[in-house]
Amino acid sequence: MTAKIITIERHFLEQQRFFPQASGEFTNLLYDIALAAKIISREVNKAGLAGILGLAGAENIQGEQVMKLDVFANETIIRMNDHTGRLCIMASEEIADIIPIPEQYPCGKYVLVFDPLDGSSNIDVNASVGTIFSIHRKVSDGPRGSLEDLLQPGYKQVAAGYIVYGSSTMMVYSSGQGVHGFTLDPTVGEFLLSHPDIQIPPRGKYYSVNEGNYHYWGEGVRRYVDYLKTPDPSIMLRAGEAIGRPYSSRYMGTLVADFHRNLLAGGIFMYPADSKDPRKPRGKLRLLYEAAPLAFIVEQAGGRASDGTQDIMHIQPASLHQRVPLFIGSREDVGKAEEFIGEFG
Ligand code: AHM
Ligand code: MG
Repeated sequence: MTAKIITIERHFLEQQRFFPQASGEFTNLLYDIALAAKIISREVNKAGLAGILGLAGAENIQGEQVMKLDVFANETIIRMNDHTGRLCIMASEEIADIIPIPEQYPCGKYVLVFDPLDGSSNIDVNASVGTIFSIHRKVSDGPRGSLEDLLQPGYKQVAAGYIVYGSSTMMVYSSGQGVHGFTLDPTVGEFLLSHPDIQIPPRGKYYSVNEGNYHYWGEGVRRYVDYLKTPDPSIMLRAGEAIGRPYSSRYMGTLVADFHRNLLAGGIFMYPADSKDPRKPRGKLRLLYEAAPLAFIVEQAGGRASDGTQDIMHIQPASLHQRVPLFIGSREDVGKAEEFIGEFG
């Protein structure tokens, strides 16, 4: 028997059948995001040729400055979504203020928040980068969207996902019915279902953190990382595989790529608060378009996301670009990190 080939479009349509009242608006919104991802992927794949062909971030042969890749990704997502009548408002890591839907276009019932090109410094060294998105429902009363629609806690998301532009391009998303991963077949330009129903192992073997910040962390985080590296002679066997300490360290410096590895293989990603930069007492990562969408995904896959003391999904945002410490991944690993932070601060 040959395996079924399921395109992302077919998958979205099949999911839509679970909701007989659905108008298709939501399905189309996801499809618009997938299309933007394909366009961004095409440019990311050409990035190394920038100096030669005059691509993003470089000067082209006419001597004109070509758009940088993160700006390109940002504009692509906005252009793909501002006129469709599906959204009432957007926000992006690249833009300080809210992104209203232009007056000439109809306003819809969804809200889109995104990080267009996460880990963009990795572009220069040909390493993986990503896009993260989060979708909410409009909750404000007015005819157009407002800040109130954007400042919603993570548990109110209706869908979230990310695209990782790695050795291949993958889109992983959840609309509350499990987590599904699609790999882009560049020869036909389609995302094909490659990872249905992703489940994160309850305990992992990897930890991902910028250990260069060790001396700026609180004592709880330092002790937790020391613990992960301390050999434990009582090796546990789970599904025939030995797991236990020491954990292996893996850190790309692209949240999406580090998260993706740990989602599939098990483990914990951390970006704790640190005292390195007094302007960033809450770590580096952003609640609305980095932590919350990945928290939605990880919970759907059976994992957890915490700021060290509470679930990311329950934090009420106070501002668009608010930062939050992040501990995310396998359930038991995140629980252990919280134990150390609870005890030692
Ligand atoms: P960016 O959105 O400006 O790219 O920053 C976010 C990135 C994450 O992808 C990554 O996990 C983190 O910054 C790495 O930071 P650091 O270099 O401090 O380890
Ligand atoms: Mg980012």
